[in-house]
Amino acid sequence: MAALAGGPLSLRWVVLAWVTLYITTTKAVDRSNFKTCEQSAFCKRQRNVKAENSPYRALLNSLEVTEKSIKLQLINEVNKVPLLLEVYGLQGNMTRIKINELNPVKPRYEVQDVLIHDPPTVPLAVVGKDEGSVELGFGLYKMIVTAKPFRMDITTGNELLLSLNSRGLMVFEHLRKRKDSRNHFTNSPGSAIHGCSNSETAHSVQPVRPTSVGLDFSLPGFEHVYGIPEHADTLKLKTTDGGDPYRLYNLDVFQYEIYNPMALYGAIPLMLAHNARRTLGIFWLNAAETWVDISSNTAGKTLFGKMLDYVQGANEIPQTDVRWISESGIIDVFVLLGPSPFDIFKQYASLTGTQALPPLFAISYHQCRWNYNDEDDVRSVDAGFDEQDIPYDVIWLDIEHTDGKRYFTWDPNKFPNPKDMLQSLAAKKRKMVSIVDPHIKIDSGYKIHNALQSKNLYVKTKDGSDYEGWCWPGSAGYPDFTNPEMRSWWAAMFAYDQYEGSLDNLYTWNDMNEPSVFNGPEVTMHKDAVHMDGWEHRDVHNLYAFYVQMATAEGQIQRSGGTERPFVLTRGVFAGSQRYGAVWTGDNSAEWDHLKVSLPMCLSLGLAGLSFCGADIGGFFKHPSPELLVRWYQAGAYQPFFRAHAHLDTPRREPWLFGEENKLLIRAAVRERYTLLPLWYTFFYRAYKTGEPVMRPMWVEFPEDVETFNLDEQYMLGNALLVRPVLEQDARGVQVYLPGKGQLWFDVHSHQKYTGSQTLYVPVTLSTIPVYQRGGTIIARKERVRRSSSCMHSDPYTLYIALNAQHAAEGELFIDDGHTFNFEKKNEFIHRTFSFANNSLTSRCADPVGRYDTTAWVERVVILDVRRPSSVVIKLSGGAESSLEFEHNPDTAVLTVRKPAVNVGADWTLHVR
Ligand code: NBV
Repeated sequence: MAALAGGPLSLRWVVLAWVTLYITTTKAVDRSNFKTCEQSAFCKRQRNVKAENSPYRALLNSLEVTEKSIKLQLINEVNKVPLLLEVYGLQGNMTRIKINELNPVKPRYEVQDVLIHDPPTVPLAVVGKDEGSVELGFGLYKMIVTAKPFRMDITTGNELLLSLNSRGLMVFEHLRKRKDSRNHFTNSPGSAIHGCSNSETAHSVQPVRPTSVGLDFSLPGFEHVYGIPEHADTLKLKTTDGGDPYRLYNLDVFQYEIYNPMALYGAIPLMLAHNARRTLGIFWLNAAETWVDISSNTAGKTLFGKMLDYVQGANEIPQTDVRWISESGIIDVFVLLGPSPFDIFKQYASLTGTQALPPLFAISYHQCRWNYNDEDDVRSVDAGFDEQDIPYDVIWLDIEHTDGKRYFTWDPNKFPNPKDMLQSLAAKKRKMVSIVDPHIKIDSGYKIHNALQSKNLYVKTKDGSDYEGWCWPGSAGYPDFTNPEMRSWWAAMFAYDQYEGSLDNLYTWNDMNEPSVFNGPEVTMHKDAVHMDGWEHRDVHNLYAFYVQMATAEGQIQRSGGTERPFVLTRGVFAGSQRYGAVWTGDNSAEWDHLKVSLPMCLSLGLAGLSFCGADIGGFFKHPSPELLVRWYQAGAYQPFFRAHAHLDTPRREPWLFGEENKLLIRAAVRERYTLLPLWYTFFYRAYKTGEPVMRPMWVEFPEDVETFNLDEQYMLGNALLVRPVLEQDARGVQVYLPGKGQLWFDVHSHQKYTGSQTLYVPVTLSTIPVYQRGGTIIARKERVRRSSSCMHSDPYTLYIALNAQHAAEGELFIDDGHTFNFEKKNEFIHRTFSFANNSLTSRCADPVGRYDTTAWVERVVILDVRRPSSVVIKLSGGAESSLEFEHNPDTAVLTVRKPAVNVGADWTLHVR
């Protein structure tokens, strides 16, 4: 327990003081808690390396062609340290470039468990060679390795797509034995970075340091880069010249500021570059503290300036340059060659997996606050929803529900009968989520702590004792989640007989898993703490939260004998976290700008594979005005994870506490979400299948339309709905860009038709949520809203058909039991395709492998933008035609066909004559 000083009394005092400070401070982020690049020694060192001739040279004679890769040695001509470059051609238009020391004095950390498998390779051949370069080819691509200085260029046809080390900023600080060492290793001063000091801040001096790595990439033809969540910033990443780079280092940032590149809770090192012709991806597989610099030759140029360049024929091609800098590990980078945005999603998913398909309840509405105080409180909030006729699926319990912040326990006074409480929720088909944080109270009377200690499963200090930090419970140990043995032990703790008082409708929330350590540097774990196999925390830091969620999700699966899908919300994430559940954007504030930034934050996470994202509705800190709360519910109803949450100190916020009118507006928004659950579920199924984001930037759907490249306030839900929530106070109207030349759009509420591309001014009232269905799509809704999603499981569907200019449309629907793995393991699902063409709507099977019995039927078909027919008939495959009742509104050209009364799994055709 070496990380703490002071006896138990002083310790308690400091914890109390810290917690009070943590809870009561009202000012924004204390920047002095967090490092700038200048204060982060390796970032500063690397940033001081200016674009110049790189000291690295490729030794072309060392070229070795193996079955899977091509290997080549690089040498730093200043310090003569040899490196090994390995280049892989990967299936699906990707390449992997790894650079490590040829003979490291001890191995350097390589990220584990993030890639879902060893990525399958394709033949990579040497297609040309001279004394200065070698040309490698795979598929339609070539890679030219230039020897001196070392650089790599990736081309296709005559087009240069991306260059590595073209600005000569590559840095690889090598390990080296210390002269005075007792088997210690270090890097010689200035060895890799010529002329720069190597000194580190005192608290982080380590025998094996410094070991940072860095590499630059040039992207000719690209002006827009996206991704590298999590930052509270715009969707399009900004240039970082003159400011700090974007930082990727999972941190618990108290009252974070928005629109800046500071690190937040999660770190996904995937960047996308997009222009009207193609999309590229750079996946930097490194879990250490990382900084990303972005510069561009068009930065600062106004649109007018760019037009002038164009008119004057200035032939400077726009270019974005990026530079990645990590504190340790190796250079392991995947270049995803697209060329379309959807290819990138597929490529990234083939490496790190896809979004886990959430249980249906998890994409419904969640009611949370810190804290619902006791069983009576839970009962009355639950009853409140019924009284007010507002649907909800899940009520949440924050840290106060535990017995003294001992996770997996219940406060015996406030929650004496958790099973009864869970059962009464279950009777209404509702669920509960309880918080389980990864800091474990050091208390000899606490079985979780005793087991971890005796099994030796805590993270260690560098001296070998259990690492101890301060968090909610006071002194806490931190389980070593990088250890698979630890993870299976943790998973076993979710068994019903271990987690006493739990039932199968209790799910989990992993907070504080960056990990948050109140007395640690930057409120996190000391970098010299030691994990399994001796890896330092600095090597694995950004993976900690990923592993916590992985182990928790596994626990939920195991407790059900492998049948039920888990639901785990996490605050910290890394690449691959999408496989384990949902993420939220942490402790935001009840401010309009925080509502606004929730869109680009979730869009960026979605681009990086994590679709299941949401922000605390209403804002965590501070108290929202009724207007802000209403607008937040309206926006949240159209974001993937839909949960209201609030700080302990804020007044209560249940939807009915803001007056009748506001309650009705909130109810309408929540109900709107429930009617659209079939669509959400289908889009989540696509995310699970292909990795494509559920909530997607406009440019993903309209990749050639430059007008969409910079839109933060509107987005697409799947391919079908354009959402532009009202994000401004006192709004009387909003601007919506409807893209696509000749593309039709239909207001989902009024059914009014618009034609793209145009910027529409939409007058709004407090009840307006501007949402447009794209012409050419078909969506399914359930219009009988009940108290929870499970109650609606077998309810009938209404199909909304928005025709395109060719009077055609397509859509799909995925249905299963909503909670088990049977869709995957036993093919128990229905996947339908609906298509409308030549005045006929056809429902056919999209995936013949699937089979699932349901009584749900199609109760209505609504066709937008059609003339009045003389008859509508339906024909089941192999059956007779029967005519259907219908209604046509001549003003809106909407045709409503009543009671087709066909099972949703059946094949049928409906003719509009
Ligand atoms: O567990 C308390 C809170 C939680 O409500 C919030 O959602 C988390 O992001 N938690 C952070 C700890 C402290 C917040 C000041």
